[in-house]
Amino acid sequence: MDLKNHRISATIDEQTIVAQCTPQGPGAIALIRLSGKYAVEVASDMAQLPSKKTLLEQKSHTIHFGYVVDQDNVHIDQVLFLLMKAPRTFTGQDVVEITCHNNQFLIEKIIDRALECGARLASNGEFARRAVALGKMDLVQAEAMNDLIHAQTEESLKYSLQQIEGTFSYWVAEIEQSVVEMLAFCEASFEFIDEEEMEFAHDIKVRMEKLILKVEKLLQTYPKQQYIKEGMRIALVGSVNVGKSSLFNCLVNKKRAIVTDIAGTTRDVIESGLYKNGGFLTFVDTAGIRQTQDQIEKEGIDRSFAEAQHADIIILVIDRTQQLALEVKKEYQHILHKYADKIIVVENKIDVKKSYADDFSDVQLPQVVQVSAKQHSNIDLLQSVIDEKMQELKGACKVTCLLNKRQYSLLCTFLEQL
Ligand SMILES: Nc1nc2c(ncn2[C@@H]2O[C@H](COP(=O)(O)OP(=O)(O)OP(=O)(O)O)[C@@H](O)[C@H]2O)c(=O)[nH]1
Ligand SMILES: [Mg+2]
Repeated sequence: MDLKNHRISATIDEQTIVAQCTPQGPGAIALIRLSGKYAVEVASDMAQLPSKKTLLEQKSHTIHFGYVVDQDNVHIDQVLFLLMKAPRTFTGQDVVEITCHNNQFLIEKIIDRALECGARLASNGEFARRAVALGKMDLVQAEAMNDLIHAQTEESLKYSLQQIEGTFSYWVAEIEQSVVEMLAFCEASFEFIDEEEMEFAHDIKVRMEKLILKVEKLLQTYPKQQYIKEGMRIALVGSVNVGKSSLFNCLVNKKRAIVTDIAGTTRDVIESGLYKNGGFLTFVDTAGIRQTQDQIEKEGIDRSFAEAQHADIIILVIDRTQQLALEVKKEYQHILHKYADKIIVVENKIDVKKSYADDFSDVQLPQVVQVSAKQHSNIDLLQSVIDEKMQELKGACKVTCLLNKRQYSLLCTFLEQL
C-alpha cells in the first residue's frame, strides 16, 4: 500500500485531521493543528528541520524550529512544530501544532500540503469530539470550553473555567452516586423483606427528598443565570419628552440617541452596551408612551411595552415639569404593579422648578431617584442605585454551576422521573 494511502484508509476516528485553530483575520501568528494516528508522520513529511533530522525521530512534547516545505522541498513558511505524542494530548491522539505566520495564503498552502501528505480537513468541533471519545474530557467539559470561548462577561468566564475543571461533572457524579445508593437500598429491601428492623423505605424517602431538593435548587437558578451569561438589560421607559433619551445618553456616556423637545422623537428601540464590574450591561432607550394615531409611533410604543417585559431592570422616568395624561398615568400604574421587583423610578429635570407631582398613592412607589439628565446631576447616584438593584437580582442567584439549555432540560426530565 502506498505510504499515504494507509493514512487515509485508517478508521474515521484515527484519520489525521487538520484545521486552523486561530481565527481568520489580522495578527502576527496563526496555529494549525493536526491530530490522528499518523499526525506525526504527516507533519514529518511536510517538515524540514535545520538539523536534517525528521520529526519522527524527535521526542514527545518538544518544540522544533523549521520549515513547511512542498513536495520539491521548496519552503512554504518558517514555523514552529509542537510535537505531542499520545496519550498526553488534547485529543488523546498524536498531535502536532504548527505555529506559522498569519497570512491566509500561507495558511491555506500549509493545510493543502497536510492534505497531500495524508490528512483530511477536520469537521466542526472534531478535535473536541475526539477528546471526549478518548476520555480526555467529558461532554460537560467540552461544552464549558465552548462557553469559555464565547463568554461575554468576566463572571461567565469564571464559571466556564470552573466547569472545565470539572465542578459540574463532580456535581453530576454526586447525584449519580445517590441514585446508585438508593437503587442498592431498594434491592436490599427485597432481600431482607422479613427483617422488620431495617427501615429501608424511610431511608430511601429521606435520601430521595434530599436529592430532589438539590436538583430543584440548581434548576431554580437557571433563569437568573442569564444575568451572568449575557449580562443585564436595562430599559428606560416613560411618557414622551420626559428625558429618556437624554438620560440614556448620560448612562452610556455618548450621544447615541437623538434628543429634541419634540414629543415622540424616539420611534424605535435603541440599544447600547458597556462592560462594568466584570458584567455586561445593555441600556435600552424606548419610544415615549402616549395615545397616538400615528402607525409608526404606535408600533414603537408596542415595542416599548415589550422591552419593559423583557428587561431585567426598568428605569421608569417621570418628568417633574409635565403632568401625565390620564391614559399614560394608567400605563405607569400598570407597569409599577406588574414589574414592582425590577423598577427604579427616576424623577428627571430637577434643574427646573417642580410644577407637577403625579399621585401614585394607590401603588407602592419604590425609592425615587432625582436627577437632571441635562445637567448630568445625580447620575452617579442613579448608577449606584442601578448597581444595587443588579446585586439584589444577582444575589437571588447563588449559582453552583452555569447550565446550558441542554443540561437544563435533561435535569428537568431527570427531576420528573425521580
Ligand atoms: N431642563 C431639563 N430639560 C431636560 C432634561 N432632560 C431632558 N430635557 C429636555 O427634554 C426634552 C426631551 O428630551 P428627550 O431626552 O428627547 O426626551 P424623551 O423622553 O426621549 O422623549 P421622546 O423620545 O419624545 O419620548 C429635550 O428638550 C431635552 O433637552 C433635564 O434634566 N432638564
Ligand atoms: Mg427619546
